[in-house]
Amino acid sequence: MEADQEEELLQTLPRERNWYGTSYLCHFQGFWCPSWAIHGVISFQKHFQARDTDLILTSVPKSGTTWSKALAFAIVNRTRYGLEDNPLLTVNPHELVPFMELNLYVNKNRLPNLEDRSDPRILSTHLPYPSLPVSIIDSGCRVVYVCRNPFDQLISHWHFSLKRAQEDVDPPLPLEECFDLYCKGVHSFGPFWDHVLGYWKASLEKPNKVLFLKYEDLKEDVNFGQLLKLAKFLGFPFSAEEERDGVIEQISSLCSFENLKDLQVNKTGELAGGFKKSSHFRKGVVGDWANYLTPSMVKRLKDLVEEKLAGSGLSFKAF
Ligand code: PAP
Repeated sequence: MEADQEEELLQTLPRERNWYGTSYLCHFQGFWCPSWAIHGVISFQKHFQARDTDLILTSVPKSGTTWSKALAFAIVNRTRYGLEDNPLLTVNPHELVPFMELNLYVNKNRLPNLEDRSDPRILSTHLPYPSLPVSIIDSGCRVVYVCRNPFDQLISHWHFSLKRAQEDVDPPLPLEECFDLYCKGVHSFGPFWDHVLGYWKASLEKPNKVLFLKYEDLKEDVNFGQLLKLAKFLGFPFSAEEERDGVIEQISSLCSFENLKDLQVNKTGELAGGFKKSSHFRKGVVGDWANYLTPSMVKRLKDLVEEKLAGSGLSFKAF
């Protein structure tokens, strides 16, 4: 699609205000896409050619993306780097595992060169399952989805918007307004329920293709529950010797919220798009929503999510 056709398309799409900044959200292929990302989305869908060896990390924003990037990178590269020289100590996880539609495909004049990347390429996207490029679905590449209970995801997203709004010197949207938009499904890459259900169903239909993880499970048992499963799925299972030598624990410590948050590289500077690296590390806990949502908000969202997920077999422990 040419630039002027994209501009025309943007003008015709239904729009809603974004939670921060001067950009807006446009309703594209059934989800709410930040207007500034639409070019990257279209270009990624059109041009990306998946390899069978690719590992694609997916999520709705604020669900544990940064964490899953760090974990996947550390697992896949554990024989290349030691604990002392691991790139995660000096490079932000979003730079080690870039977003395709938000980072790699944003340049209107140039496509990214992904051919020179060695296998396995670890790449990421926030796109819903039905909007993934065909080659991701059709090839043998593997997809890891991480999701989070909607209460914490909403609150994390709201805090992120507050920070962003302060930087943009825009008046931030009050929580009540964001909450209302959230219940209408209006937030980056929302509605939440469509996003999680798309990947949930794919993971049930194709368990060797799509691995479905939950932030809360990672918090509860990152080592022998989730890391074992993730490493096996990625094609890099831990050997008995590694298990015995504590490699799993070393990886989870390296990627822990506390460790990553305190690294100099994650405290200062910005990522592409002007997002502060530090804004990706706030509290990193389960249940912080209880400090913000009123009982009536909790009831409204709980009822809504239960209705949307009914019959799917998917549920969240946090409520
Ligand atoms: P993104 O979609 O913009 O990349 P994402 O990483 O999915 O954001 O979500 C950020 C949340 O994950 C933040 O949650 P909070 O606001 O509730 O605190 C952030 O603190 C949390 N987070 C980041 N890194 C980790 C980690 N290593 N372990 C646990 N939680 C983390």
